Amino acid sequence: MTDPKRYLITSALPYANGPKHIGHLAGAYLPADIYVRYLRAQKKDVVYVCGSDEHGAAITIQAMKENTTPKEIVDKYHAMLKSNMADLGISFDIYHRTTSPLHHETAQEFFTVLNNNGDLEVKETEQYFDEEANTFLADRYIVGTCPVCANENAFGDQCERCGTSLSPDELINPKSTLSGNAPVKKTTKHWYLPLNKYEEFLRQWILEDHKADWKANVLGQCKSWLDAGLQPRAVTRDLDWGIALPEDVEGGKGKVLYVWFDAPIGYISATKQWALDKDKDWKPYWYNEDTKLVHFIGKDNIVFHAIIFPVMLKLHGNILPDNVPSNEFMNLEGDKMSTSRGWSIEMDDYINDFVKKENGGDQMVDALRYYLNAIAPETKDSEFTWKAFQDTVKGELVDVFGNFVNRAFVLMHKLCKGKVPPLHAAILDDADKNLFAEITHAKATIESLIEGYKFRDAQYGVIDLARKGNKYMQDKQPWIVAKTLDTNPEGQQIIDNCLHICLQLTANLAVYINPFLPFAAKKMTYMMKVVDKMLDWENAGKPNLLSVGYSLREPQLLFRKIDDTEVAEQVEKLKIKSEKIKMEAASPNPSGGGALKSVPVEPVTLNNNTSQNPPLEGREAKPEIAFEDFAKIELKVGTILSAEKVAKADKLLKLEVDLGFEKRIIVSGIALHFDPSDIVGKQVTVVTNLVPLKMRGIESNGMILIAEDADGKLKFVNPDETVKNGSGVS
Ligand code: B3M
Ligand code: ZN
Repeated sequence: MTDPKRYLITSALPYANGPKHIGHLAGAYLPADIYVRYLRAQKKDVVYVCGSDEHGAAITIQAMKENTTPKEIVDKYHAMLKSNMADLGISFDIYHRTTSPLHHETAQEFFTVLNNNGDLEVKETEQYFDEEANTFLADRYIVGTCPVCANENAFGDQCERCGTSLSPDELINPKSTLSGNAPVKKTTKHWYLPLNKYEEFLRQWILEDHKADWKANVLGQCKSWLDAGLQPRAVTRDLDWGIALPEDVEGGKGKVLYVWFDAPIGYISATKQWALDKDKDWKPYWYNEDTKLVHFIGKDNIVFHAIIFPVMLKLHGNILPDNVPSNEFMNLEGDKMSTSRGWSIEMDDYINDFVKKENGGDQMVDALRYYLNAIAPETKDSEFTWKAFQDTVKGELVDVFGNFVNRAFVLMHKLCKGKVPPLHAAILDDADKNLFAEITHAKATIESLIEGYKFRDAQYGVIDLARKGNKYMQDKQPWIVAKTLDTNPEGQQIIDNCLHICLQLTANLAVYINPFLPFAAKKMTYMMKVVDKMLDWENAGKPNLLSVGYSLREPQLLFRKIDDTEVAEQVEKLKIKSEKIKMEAASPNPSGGGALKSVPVEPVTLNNNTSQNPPLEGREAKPEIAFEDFAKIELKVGTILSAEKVAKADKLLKLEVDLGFEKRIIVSGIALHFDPSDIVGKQVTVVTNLVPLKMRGIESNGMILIAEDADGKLKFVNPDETVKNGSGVS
């Protein structure tokens, strides 16, 4: 779009169902923030909106898992996400929430317009119903075998292994995650968005009108959806958590809007709230054709933002997005990032470990922003490793950018009395002129990269400019020239020119780096004693940002190296976290209460004997193992010396076990089944050569063997007569 009057930028609304990891940050938030900071520096009229997505099964499932209400879940995680984003410099103009009354109203009004215009179809269909839980099942509450890749734990809306979007009807052997039972079909009435009617419009709008400016991954996904043929999509659900259908809708009682209908409308309600707070008019942002609307998202959200929401917007009379820049996924240390598997770096953890812990932790925000953008999965999946993070921060931020700025300041203080030296035009040489030219040329290059959503290359362009500055300084060697001043009449002028140019470059680097690393840019303005206005984009490329004779402050540390110990600690932490989750998932599920309380996050446990409905017949089929594999397990008999509950962990007991050769602390997930006082003195069988694991801060050195009978009762596995502690079991 040429010369838009205003910009409305959105980042996908994260589900308020738990902490979010740095892969999310790299996917939908950091790129949008870079873009927005760039637009703001250009003095554009730009509003950047986001907020928590607080409806849908993601929330209710988490509430069951934490044994609390959906409301408590969204309150807790909304607060966490809001503060995490702010700590990481994500500069939303508003971070709203979809449980707000304004959003409920806005979403209901949207539905009413479509419904009254006859744009929705009403159909009675048969849907899956869980008889034991007495409820219709949201797609996420149904798991079964994926018809595409045979993953046995595919969800009713998507297979997370192969990424295929599914409907529950397509699953083979569907099961309810609420009760573990096979669901039955029951008739219910729902409202549908007839996407099939808009195929032609979408084909033209996406594949023709935007074929040159949308990213290939987005166009590719849209094309395969369109080629497969679009189906009407239900926009209502039988659930008790969500936005109720407007009261005057006949037959709408007890039904709510589908979360993917209400969530994108969250962009509109957030804009409304922002306008209310700022006393502005929100309407031009959603109705005027000269607004540029851009949705930043992760790749699993493409269909919703490029196909479904645009159809909704068109029917409602709003403008359509100009672009939907979507990133691929970021992997972590050789595996897919996943919070539920513990294989992730949560934003909250990073902030606690690096940002809040140290003075000037902001530099670690910039370090993370830098590395995430340097490896942004713009065209294909990429990979975060702690080692590469350490190397990149050292190699590019510390050694190139930070080093250049620091040297320019130190030398200016040493050789030019702490002031910006004059420029002696008569003796400018090619190297001087070339560097001036580079400063100016960088502007157009960086602009076109940012405007083309190529933030990674744009950032590289800034570092490259600093690299050129370093090379220039290295070639000029003003510190050597300083030693020849007695015999070299032009010496001081050469030094002046070199440092004048280096300081003008430094000022430009602050302007250029500002969208990417706002904290470093801010620190640089402090060092240069200039106001924030100097960071305006119109200053980019100017050779005279600092006045001659102006005295500057001492340099400050912009970036620091990351120690080997920090890398090792983080890698270790990741392993322990994921092992712990694996162990918790594999430990008997001791809740035993109502079925609804024991829903796993990922219903992977439904197919083995750890669910609340264990298979009663036959043996659980695990693959055969070689005798050598069995022989690796060290089993010993021990006696429980003491047992106590672990604070804030209702399932865990801390046990001290006498193994004859030593006494050990073992943490076991059996607290809901055994009274600590009943088990002291009992003999148990212990796996004694497991890698120690920290649980709730306590190191557990072994695992107690437990038998679980068909009613879910737990019993120790022990010898039928007392044996000496430390006796082997084989
Ligand atoms: N909450 C899905 C997600 O977090 C969803 C995005 C909504 S954007 C309107 O991936
Ligand atoms: Zn699959």
